[in-house]
Amino acid sequence: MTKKIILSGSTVTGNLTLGNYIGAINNWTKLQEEYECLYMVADLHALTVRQEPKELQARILSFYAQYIACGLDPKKNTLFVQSHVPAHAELQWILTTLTPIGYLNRMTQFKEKSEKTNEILAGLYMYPVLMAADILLYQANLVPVGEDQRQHLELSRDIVTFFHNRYGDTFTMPTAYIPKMGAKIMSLQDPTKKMSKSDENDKSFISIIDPPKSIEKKIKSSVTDSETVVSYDPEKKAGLANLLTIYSVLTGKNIDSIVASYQGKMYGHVKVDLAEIVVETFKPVQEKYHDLMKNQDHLLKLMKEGADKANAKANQTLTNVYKKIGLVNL
Ligand code: AQP
Repeated sequence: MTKKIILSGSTVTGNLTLGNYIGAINNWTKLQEEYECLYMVADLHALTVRQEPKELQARILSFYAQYIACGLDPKKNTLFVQSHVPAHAELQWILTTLTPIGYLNRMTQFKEKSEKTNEILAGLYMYPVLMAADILLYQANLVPVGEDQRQHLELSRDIVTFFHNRYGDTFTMPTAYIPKMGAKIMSLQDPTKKMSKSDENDKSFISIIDPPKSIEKKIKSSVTDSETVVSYDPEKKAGLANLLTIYSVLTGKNIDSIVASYQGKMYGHVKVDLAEIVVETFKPVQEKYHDLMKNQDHLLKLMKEGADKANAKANQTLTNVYKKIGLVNL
């Protein structure tokens, strides 16, 4: 039986965070056993905000190493960098010619992000069409998405319908994959906001390659309320609830049993233990990461192999698209 195809990726806007790890990468490592998975380092998407070229280049390599260090196997999956597959940008152009601007105007993420800047770039506006191209090129059946990306996936589905109505069946209709385990991890400094790698306050997130001392510091200085009794209450004790959620996901223990084990103890005890858990979780990841970064030639070789696999598949779809819309393939 042919395996279903999964495509996902993360934008190279910082280092991967504990939020990305729990909400995405940790689940991706499980999916690789069951599905044909393509995981992309989304560098073209990162260009929707200003990037310093040298930093971006270093981050792309580092991200690729972080994927592998977290357990994504380059032999089992197609691990690739988005810009190494020109078909993403090419298909995006075709898809923009089918996407009514009214649909793009409705995208809430564009509205939110453009409110925070004086310089609203066309690339940010077109971002959801590039995301549609990412998915459709590989005929992905399933796309693991967080709540924030759901609307973009709906747009991808609309674009498939527009294309099919005009040119006939060409793409697989993608559906959202909702992981069984996963959680939205909140900022350590403002637990009403999600933890984000591009947050200006670097105390608000833990990066998976943060040194142990820094992880400890960030957890110890995380914002909680002024009460003392340890209980799980996401409304009234959002900061503590976030710490307990991280604790639960990383240890596999349920929240009630964790809460019970801290009766008569202070929040500080939870923080000390959680810091140790996070440090221990990332210890093997960091060891592998530093090993990979020592041999960049090997890393580039893996990237090239991933790009070759991705290009083969993407070009097949693009050639078919060009034929369907009446372009001349040579
Ligand atoms: N805090 C989070 N909790 C759970 N899951 C999260 N994800 C991101 N943050 C959390 C999931 O990680 C995957 C990759 O996301 P992305 O890097 O492409 O973009 P994002 O969701 O916008 O992540 P960030 O860290 O917030 O990036 P910036 O700061 O650049 O906007 C997705 O599956 C996402 O749900």
